[in-house]
Amino acid sequence: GHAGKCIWFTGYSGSGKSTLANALEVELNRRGYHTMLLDGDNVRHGLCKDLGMGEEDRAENIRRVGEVARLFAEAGIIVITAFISPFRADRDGARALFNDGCFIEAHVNTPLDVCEQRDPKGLYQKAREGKIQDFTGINSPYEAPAKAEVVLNTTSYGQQELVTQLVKACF
Ligand code: GGZ
Repeated sequence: GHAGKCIWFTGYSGSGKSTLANALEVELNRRGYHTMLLDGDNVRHGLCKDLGMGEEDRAENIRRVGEVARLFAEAGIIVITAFISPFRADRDGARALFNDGCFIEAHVNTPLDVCEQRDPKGLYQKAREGKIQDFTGINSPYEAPAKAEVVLNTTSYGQQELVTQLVKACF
């Protein structure tokens, strides 16, 4: 079968990571590929439920996700991950687990002010009110990738166009 790969989404909360990751998974499944989607919903409630949002816990969250992604990829599955993954060293640590060309970093580069205006879960407002500590972009840093394989501009392109860009970057 096909060699597994990891498509690693990174970007702010509310940037569109999960939406694009889901749309990419649907398209890859349509093309006959087996996929596994890892995101906060299925990881932070189970495998990583002991972890918070401080810098060390985020590093451990991303380390575990990277290791799980590697295991699935070794089984020939295309793994799609959708985590803020704000720290470059943590993303590079995940990248180092994969062969050259098998780790595709996909930066959803929606500007912070756009994410904050969308605020689909009201989290930015809570962070501004001081009700959430260490919120990425407000009082915790986001280190943008310098050399992502694909940069997704959600303010200029629609979902279908972005999925096309992703599929091109994957193969
Ligand atoms: C950022 C937070 C925080 C803080 C809770 N900072 O948009 P969401 O809601 O659904 O996704 C965000 C998710 C971030 O978890 P990750 O596992 O992706 O983070 S990391 O990669 O940095 O480990 C957000 C919600 O959890 N959330 N508190 N303080 N986002």
